[in-house]
Amino acid sequence: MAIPASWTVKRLAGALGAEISGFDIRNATESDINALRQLLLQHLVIFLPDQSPTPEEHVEFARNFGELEGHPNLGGADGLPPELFQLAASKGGIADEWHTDITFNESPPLMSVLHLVTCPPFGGDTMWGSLYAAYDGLSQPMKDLCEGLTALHDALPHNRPEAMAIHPVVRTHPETGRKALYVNPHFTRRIVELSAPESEVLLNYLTRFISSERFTVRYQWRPGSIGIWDNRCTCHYVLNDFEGERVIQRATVMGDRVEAAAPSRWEPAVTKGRLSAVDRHDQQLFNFLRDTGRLPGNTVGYTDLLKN
Ligand SMILES: O=C(O)CCC(=O)C(=O)O
Ligand SMILES: [Fe+2]
Repeated sequence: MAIPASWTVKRLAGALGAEISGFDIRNATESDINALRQLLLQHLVIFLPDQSPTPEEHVEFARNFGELEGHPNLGGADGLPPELFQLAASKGGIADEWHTDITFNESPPLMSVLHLVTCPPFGGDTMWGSLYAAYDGLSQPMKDLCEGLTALHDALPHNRPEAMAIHPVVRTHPETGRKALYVNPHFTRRIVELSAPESEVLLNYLTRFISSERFTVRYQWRPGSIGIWDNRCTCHYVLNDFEGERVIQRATVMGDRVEAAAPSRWEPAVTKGRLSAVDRHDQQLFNFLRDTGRLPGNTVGYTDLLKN
């Protein structure tokens, strides 16, 4: 599939990111969309400056990539189509912690199409990190360990700690076949197969490691720019360093299925036998495993402990 000759593709960093000019999203043909898909698989996040679509044009363009979904926890805004989700800094909408979108769902979004509607005069850049580069950057023993693990994610940052999912720590991208380190500090709460203190140490390390500078790109927005990212192999972070208003609108494409790079090699680390005081750290994991029918045999329950 050829990239149209009238487009200019400029790489922005070593790990990921490219800016594409010479294209208007209002006139996207099927072959343009295929070219964008190919560029997205190659660069993981792509930027289309100077677009300024109306909300309806934004939705129509994003629909070319698949079925859209509203945000499960956060509302849209008055007068916007339900497919668009809006974050306004004046209403506390600043995503300034590294994350991959909606990983507390069993099927997190496949990709997103963001429109930078109101741009502050300075600051408010967004950074993306390549989760492929993060996986590739681990030592072989750490890769081996991580491939045998799964992690519990929850929507605590959205005040919905009961929304949870377990995903592999290393996933395989369904289209490229590449491995990605699939944890983030915003939503990933616990490594299922490790004890609570072991999980804390490893997750602290991995969730910082994914945002190592060499795995990232930083984009300086102009009003009207569009950013499109592959949510299966990237994380992102907004710099909260601006003054005044900053508004983004985002269309989110559904349809991801999280494929493990390898099967989980160990049982969940929930208590067998006698309970002790430190087991309280396992309650969230225990409850989720119990409610989804995934507790290993002979696991001791917490309800009895809480009654005593
Ligand atoms: O405001 C941004 O640049 C990105 C916000 C964000 O995290 C998102 O839309 O998923
Ligand atoms: Fe996000």
